[in-house]
Amino acid sequence: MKSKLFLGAALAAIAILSSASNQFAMAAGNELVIADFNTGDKPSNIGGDFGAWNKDPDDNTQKTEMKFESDDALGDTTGYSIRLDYDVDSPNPAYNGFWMKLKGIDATPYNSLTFYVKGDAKTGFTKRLKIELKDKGNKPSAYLVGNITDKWQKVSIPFDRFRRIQDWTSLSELVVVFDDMNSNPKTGTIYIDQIALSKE
Ligand SMILES: [Ca+2]
Ligand SMILES: [Ca+2]
Repeated sequence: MKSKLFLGAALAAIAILSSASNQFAMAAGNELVIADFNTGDKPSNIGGDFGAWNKDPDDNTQKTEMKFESDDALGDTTGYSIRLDYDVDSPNPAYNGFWMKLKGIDATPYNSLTFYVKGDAKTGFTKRLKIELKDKGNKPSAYLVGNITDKWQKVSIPFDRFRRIQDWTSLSELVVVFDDMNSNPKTGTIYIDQIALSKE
């Protein structure tokens, strides 16, 4: 009898503890990390593929190449970011960049897209970067990020800046675009890390 009472008390204590940890989980739920790149490999934290894209793979005067870089935006010594070496210096119309599948993720608990970005002082870098989001209709909705420096900084883009997104319950893709209009200089290196949806 005594041991049953003890068991009951223990179960009650566990129930209280687990409800407390649920509340903690809800508090931590203000952010959904899509990609921290910290495994140094694919896929993303939500199991999605990502990589570099090129307008015309046969035009070797223009391209983006992606590598994992052991320079983590949050200072994790074992972490990684991604390094994008871009070249839109071409006699042809030039654009290329980076894509990441979002797997139909429901963004409605959040209100901002956040990530960290910096340029490489040695190779040069564009101060402006076009970010596109797509919902399941796959029409790109673009936002231009400015004031990129050679130091990590957090970028936070409120969802309402992505005017053409119609369905926030199902995002399909995030795209970074280098192009010969916005990218100056036309060759350089940009680092990106810790892509997330946040409630701010
Ligand atoms: Ca990272
Ligand atoms: Ca070139």
